[in-house]
Amino acid sequence: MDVGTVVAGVVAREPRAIARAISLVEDGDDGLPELSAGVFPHTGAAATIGLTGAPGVGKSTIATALVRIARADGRRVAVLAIDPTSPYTGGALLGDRVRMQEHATDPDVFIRSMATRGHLGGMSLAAPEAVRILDAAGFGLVIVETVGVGQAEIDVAAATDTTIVVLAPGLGDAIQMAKAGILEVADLFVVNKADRDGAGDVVRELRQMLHLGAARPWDPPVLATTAADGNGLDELWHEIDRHRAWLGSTGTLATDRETAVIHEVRALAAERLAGSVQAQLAADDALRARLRDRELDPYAAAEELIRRIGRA
Ligand SMILES: Nc1nc2c(ncn2[C@@H]2O[C@H](COP(=O)(O)OP(=O)(O)OP(=O)(O)O)[C@@H](O)[C@H]2O)c(=O)[nH]1
Ligand SMILES: [Mg+2]
Repeated sequence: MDVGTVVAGVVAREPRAIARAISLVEDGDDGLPELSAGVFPHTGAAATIGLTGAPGVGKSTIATALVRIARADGRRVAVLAIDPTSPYTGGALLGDRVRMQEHATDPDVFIRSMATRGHLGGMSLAAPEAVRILDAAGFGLVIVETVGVGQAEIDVAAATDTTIVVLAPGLGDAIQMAKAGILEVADLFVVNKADRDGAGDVVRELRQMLHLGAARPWDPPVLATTAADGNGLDELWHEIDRHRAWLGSTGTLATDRETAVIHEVRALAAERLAGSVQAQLAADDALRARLRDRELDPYAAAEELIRRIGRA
């Protein structure tokens, strides 16, 4: 399948083409610029949700429940499960696929795991492109699940409009999250496994921490859910809707998306430049010899490389 065919297939909502397009992103394929150019005009309509949190808190169970609610509402949904820290998709994500099997035969649901095999920019650059592919493929709702609460998850959070941070009693505490800077990027907090002891304490601890922080235009709600039996999921859906409405009515959706795409362009350009500098340095034995013999200083060498790249 050439890239032009993939683009046409994505826009025509063909599952095979969509899967192929995401693989191209995963692999950092040479056809990515063409793919991006083809799908970009078809993007912008999807509502995108990020689900992040420590392993085992119930993200996939929540995602599955949200898919169910969205389908009952007649919406097409895609779920992208990402492990930003691992180059390979692991057993946990395989488990997700099994758990999400109730949606496996629904043509209006697309479920896919994704790893960063070859994309040079890592998941922070692969994720937004994958989300745009799903957007272009007509999924009105795109849910991105990431495992963990580190910088990689914060970067991936920029690819979605509404970021939901999931906690559970005994799994990844709120203080650790505050340190990781996740409190700042969360639009909604979910304390899942509310059927377990200690859930109320986690809710209280979170609310306290949020009160300590600076006042923000959007006050992130803290919800308790028992995703395993569906408790609290309708409320979560309602809060997601409320956040989306707020994003739209305040103009925040547009400014957030602009900030994210500018950040992405800067990272893409920096990645390309770094590659060119690396290649120039590797190819220029004479320049390296002049550096070694102290005939050329590092500032002058850097200046020379940038001039050459500018001319290329
Ligand atoms: N007791 C209880 N168990 C739950 C609840 N929600 C999910 N679980 C269980 O917790 C386990 C982990 O759920 P997942 O949805 O796979 O969690 P996850 O956050 O996606 O996990 P990873 O993808 O591995 O990080 C499963 O065995 C679920 O059945 C809940 O509300 N209460
Ligand atoms: Mg999961």
